[in-house]
Amino acid sequence: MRLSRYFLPVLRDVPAEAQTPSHQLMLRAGLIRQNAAGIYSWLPLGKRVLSKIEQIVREEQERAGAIEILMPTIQSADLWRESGRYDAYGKEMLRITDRHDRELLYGPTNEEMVTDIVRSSVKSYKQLPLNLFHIQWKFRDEIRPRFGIMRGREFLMKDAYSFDLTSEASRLSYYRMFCAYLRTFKRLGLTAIPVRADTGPIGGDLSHEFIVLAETGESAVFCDGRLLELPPPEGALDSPDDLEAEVERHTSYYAATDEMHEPERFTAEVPTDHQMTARGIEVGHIFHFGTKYSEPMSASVTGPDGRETMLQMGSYGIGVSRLVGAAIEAGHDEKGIVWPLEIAPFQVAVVSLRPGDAEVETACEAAYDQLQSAGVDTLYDDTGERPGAKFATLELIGIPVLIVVGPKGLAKGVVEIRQRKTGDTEELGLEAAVARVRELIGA
Ligand code: 5CA
Repeated sequence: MRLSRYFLPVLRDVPAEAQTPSHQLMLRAGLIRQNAAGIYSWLPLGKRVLSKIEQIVREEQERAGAIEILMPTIQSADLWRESGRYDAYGKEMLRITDRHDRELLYGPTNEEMVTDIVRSSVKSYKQLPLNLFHIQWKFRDEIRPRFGIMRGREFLMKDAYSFDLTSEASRLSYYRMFCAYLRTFKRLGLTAIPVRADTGPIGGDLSHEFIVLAETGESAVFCDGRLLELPPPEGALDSPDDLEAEVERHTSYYAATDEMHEPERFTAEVPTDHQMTARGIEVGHIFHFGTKYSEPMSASVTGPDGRETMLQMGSYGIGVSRLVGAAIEAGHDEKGIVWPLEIAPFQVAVVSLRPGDAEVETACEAAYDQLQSAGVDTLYDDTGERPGAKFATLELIGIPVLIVVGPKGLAKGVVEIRQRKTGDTEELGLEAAVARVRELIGA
């Protein structure tokens, strides 16, 4: 992408309404624009990050055996009356009436709708297990939308729903998602810890939240610091024993948010030098609730014994749009955003220090072409801005690696490589620099 033809509306000043680093930086770096309280447009740079996160989430869901569908944002109130949640959900649900006076709602989650889909076409235990997911916008009329997209009213969620014949099989589906979540957050370049959680309006007997540690997080977290060092689960995760062992490994250390914290257990179980008290952002939440929805909605299959058996269910959410903010809370400095490589909007920027200079232009074009053909997301800063302003913008938007091309360097036969995270610089010939950049970003 040539920056001269791109749409990157960066702001020089910190917007007064934004209190947290991620909210400030998302506005300043031109990732989002607020349209109404808790409702945002995603500008080109923000959209790129959102799509990258979405794609990693999708790949890890599919790897764990979940199948993608897409359900609508608008749902019928009747379905929610069947489960009893239409009245129970309260003011957070945005209720809509159509021209025929039919009651609709903008979905805050999809347990009812997916249960309706499954009950109409799954009749036999032979069609199980089944796990369906979608990545779709949700609406919750939060009383206090805040911190930008972190607690929005409209937000993008990945939600998956598992269906099994028995409670034991359903628990394994839950474990498989638990492991998939650890892999997902790791691939996103984030450390997320699983903590036991309250089930709230979704319900059920077993639930974990996944928390990214950050000073500005909404929840207080108490945990054993060794949890942060554990590598994510590996392998196919097909056998029940492997799944149980992985979940056991990641839940054996103490970890709780303030809602579930037991101070006495914490001090008794965790050696003093491993006791960690921090703040965190909930980026995922998984639930195991058995027949809570299948029972009232009559979602059953014929079991191997010929008897009608209610489906055992779980649901599994990831805050896809919230993850953009969480990544920034976990990675920024005084100059701006420091993206994990995997989700950076562009991995590399080629920076021309003298646009219009034939030699500089030729070198920039060559580097840009080679990186693009190698499949590297590259931004080419071909604008006429001063070098200082260029670097300030590229640091603000957090491009991980720059190739800086100027007449002085070219006279010596070199260009400069700059790394955003470490500030490290190297000078190399153009060909060697492109090869080195590809090595740095693993392309
Ligand atoms: N049906 C279940 C799982 S599919 C569910 O809705 N779970 S949830 O309420 O915990 O939401 C899942 C994830 O969505 C949360 O972990 C959080 O990361 C994200 N999320 C929830 N509310 C908001 C919000 N107002 N703004 C941004 N993200 C949100």
